[in-house]
Amino acid sequence: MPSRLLPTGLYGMCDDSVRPDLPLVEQAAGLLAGGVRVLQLRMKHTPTRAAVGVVREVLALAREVGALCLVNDRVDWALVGGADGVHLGDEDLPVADARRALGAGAWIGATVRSAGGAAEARDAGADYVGLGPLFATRTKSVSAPVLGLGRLAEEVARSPLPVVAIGGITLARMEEVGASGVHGAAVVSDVLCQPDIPARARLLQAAFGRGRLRRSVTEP
Ligand code: TZP
Ligand code: MG
Repeated sequence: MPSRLLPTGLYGMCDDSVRPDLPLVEQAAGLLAGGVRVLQLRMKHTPTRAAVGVVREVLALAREVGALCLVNDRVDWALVGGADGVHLGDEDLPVADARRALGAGAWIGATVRSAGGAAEARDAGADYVGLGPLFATRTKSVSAPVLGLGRLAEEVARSPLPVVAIGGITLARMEEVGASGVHGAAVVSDVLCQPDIPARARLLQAAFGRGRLRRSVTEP
């Protein structure tokens, strides 16, 4: 398991459902230009052969700036494309199997619903967890209830792994999210659906940083 920490702040996602009109490699280039240093490729509608090509291309871009490239759901695509790791949900390969397949150096994130889930993910070999939905979102239909900032802060305080919050996070809410103690914040539509993706990514990152700073001066 990597002992290093996942890049903090805005966790970028490239998504073929949210911006089917904008090639995933261009989405990635925009996010990286905006300072994003961890990217997840969420390819629900991309056939395997094309998806592996995207992984390779995005990885080359990420390498130029020292960013990480993770693949959503598909351990096989990550392995063949040489990605830095994967992000796994309940219906994907279990974390322990992914760890065996990808080895100790890979980054593995797991979607969980609580700090208890984060402890299980850690025991199985995950490096960080995705926790959500934080707010209501139209990007993905999720059966789990919305957490809200209060619950998020409680779960983060009890989580043994760094937490990346997800779901309905917008620029207007990013500072509060940064102040909750999360390690990162995954934003999909509020960055990908903007006319200037790099500019929006910078604003999101700055807002997260303000929240973190506020927390560091107000927390004992
Ligand atoms: N998992 C929980 S919510 C979500 C995922 C992948 C989508 C979040 O998208 P948005 O547009 O930032 O609300
Ligand atoms: Mg999944």
